[in-house]
Amino acid sequence: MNFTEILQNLTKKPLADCTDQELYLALLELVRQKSADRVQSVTGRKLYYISAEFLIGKLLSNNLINLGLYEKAREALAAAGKNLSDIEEVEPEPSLGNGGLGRLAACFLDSLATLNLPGDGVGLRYHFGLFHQSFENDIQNEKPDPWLTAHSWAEKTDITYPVELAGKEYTARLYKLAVTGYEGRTNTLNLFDLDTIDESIVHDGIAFDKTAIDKNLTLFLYPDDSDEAGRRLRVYQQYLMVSAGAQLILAECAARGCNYHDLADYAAIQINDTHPSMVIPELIRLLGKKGIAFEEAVEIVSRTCAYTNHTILAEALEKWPRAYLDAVVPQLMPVIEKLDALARTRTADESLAIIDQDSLVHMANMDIHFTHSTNGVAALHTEILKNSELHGFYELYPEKFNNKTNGITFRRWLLECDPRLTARLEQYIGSGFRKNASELEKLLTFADDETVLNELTAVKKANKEDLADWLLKTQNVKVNTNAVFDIQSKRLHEYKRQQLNLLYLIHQYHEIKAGHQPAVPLVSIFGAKAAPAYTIAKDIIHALLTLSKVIAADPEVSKWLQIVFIENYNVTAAEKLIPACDLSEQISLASKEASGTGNMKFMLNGALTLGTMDGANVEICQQVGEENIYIFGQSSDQVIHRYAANDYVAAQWYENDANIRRAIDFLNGPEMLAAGHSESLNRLHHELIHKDWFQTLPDFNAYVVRKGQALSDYTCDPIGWRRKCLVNIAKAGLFSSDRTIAEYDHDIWHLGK
Ligand code: C3B
Repeated sequence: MNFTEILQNLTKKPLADCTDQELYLALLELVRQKSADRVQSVTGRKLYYISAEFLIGKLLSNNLINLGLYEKAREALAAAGKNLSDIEEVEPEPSLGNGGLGRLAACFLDSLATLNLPGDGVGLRYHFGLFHQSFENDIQNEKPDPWLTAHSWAEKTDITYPVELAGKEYTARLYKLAVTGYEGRTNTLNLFDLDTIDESIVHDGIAFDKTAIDKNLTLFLYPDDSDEAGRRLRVYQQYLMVSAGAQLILAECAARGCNYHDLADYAAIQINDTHPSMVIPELIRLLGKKGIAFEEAVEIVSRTCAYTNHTILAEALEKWPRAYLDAVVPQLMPVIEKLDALARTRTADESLAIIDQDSLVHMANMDIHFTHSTNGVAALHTEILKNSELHGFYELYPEKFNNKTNGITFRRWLLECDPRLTARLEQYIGSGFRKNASELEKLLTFADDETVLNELTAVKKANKEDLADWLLKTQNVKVNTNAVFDIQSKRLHEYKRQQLNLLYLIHQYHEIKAGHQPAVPLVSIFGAKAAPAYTIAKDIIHALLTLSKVIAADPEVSKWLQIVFIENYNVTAAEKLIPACDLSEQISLASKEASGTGNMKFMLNGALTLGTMDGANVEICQQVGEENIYIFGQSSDQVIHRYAANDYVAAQWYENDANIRRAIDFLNGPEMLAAGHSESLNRLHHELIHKDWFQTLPDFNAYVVRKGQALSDYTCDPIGWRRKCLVNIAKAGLFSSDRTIAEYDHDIWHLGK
């Protein structure tokens, strides 16, 4: 059978007569059949990557690529007058993650399957995932983002586990989603849900009754936690995930011959940040039920589990009030108490305790004591963990600490999102880089080849045109593709410092008004969701949207400057933005961004980084050399010292620097107040002068200068610019998640052995 016949067998009518929806369903079924053929049996250790988030994005194209069917499908459809990219539009995006941590988990699953390693995900089947963002009146508005249609990738199974929450028994049902590897095996993403969830209880945006657990438990990823009911709900969610997950792991291992004493020979469990930390006491509890004494259970679990830390931000290192755990998971508290007592026999340092004097249960502390490995996600981050944030633990357990610099899957972030660049790369260096990312280095031989450099410029230009078309179609904004496309897309958080970019744009506005024409027009593109209860983050969005209007209404400035804020930034939008980017904004306060992975995606697609020496930017800089990246700002050491000395006073910077003052005062000056909301603008103005916790102001002037340098290089030395881009692509191989996963396997997991 040729491919058209195979598809037609599924659609039961000529392809030309099918709707895009019918073709989508046929392709979904085809992927299901083909991926089932690649399921392999497991011997030895199997990985369970347990995570509150799996930001998998749309799956159709990715699966077709990984199964080697993409070109065939595209051609067969084209022959019937159909367009694969139209069919892609039919698929709803599962937003089962919030940002980097969730997308990393998705990249890891892809690499595990590609490297033929036995490794499954364990998580929750949220009904709405992260909220859908829209802008109304220049304010972020949140709505549910449904993705579960009658035909979803996640298949319902008959497998259920009982989970006890607040003394009541619930039934967790397992859904399985096939994870295809590129020319590799098929693994599984296991997602748990309750049958009793009631989507109709959601009202007024994303509000719902937070106490009706049987109806709300898996409605949303990260329900609003600004009140106690919301925070408790997170504990409920986390326990549902780990208890059902632990039961699944024990059942699968037992089916392969495990007698529980030898669990570590059958399973490796990676705890992705602190959300799944309760898997430790839960496994100990369940092993106890199998007749294994506490001491031995602790041993087994410690050998089986490993922990990844993704942040040093205190707010993200979860500490649950004991009273919540007493109420929601009373069956775990005796185990957690014993773990606390055991930990106290190992150290007298109170700050390393599990249950502290205020009765807070420190999840990360439990992870580090009772797993065999703690890793950071970039070299700098791991050093900061060892030397400051987790120094006490590092002294106690130096052998547990290791670094695993993050990575991204090139299948989605190059082959799928940038087919033009992929085709050119194949023409220059062959297709080996598809499986062996380090082969990208071969591109360096073309660094002085002007034909190649011009062809790369043409690829970028065409990608910018595509993005411009998409912006026109989806947001009705027109952009100048001769401008520099400068992009900051990531979650909205003060430490990521979208407000620094905002102050730069205001500064440029003034410069242009003063007759200082810039080197080149700039289109400044943002994509970012703010947590619904994070007021200042929402104020920053509002200020950017307002400034965008002020600029657009001013013909003198709008010739040179445009701000575009993407609505509902998600994986699908990222796939459009990244290939079209010239300048990638990675401007977090040094020490605060554990790694970043967007920085890697932009680099791989031939954008240059404007960044601080933070997270993986440090390793990007080492890879490409200082001449191929635009670095500015305080070092992490300076920042850490400044926090320790507690002597940063934003108001001094504001008073002593006329440029800073001019930019900040514009926020609630007459132009902005006429176009925006005074309460929000005044609040942001006040915050920057009186708090500025993430030290925007000390980096302001360096940022303005460095960005100016980048923009002038872009215009004055186009060939030099493109050479830098080429070096960035060539040096991106280190950041393949295949490399990251191979390191985890070699150092921590030892899968299949
Ligand atoms: C993120 C960090 O903020 C990023 O620096 C990092 O690249 C990724 O994790 C992946 O390691 N992160 C996140 O998205 N959510 C958290 N709760 C903590 C960290």
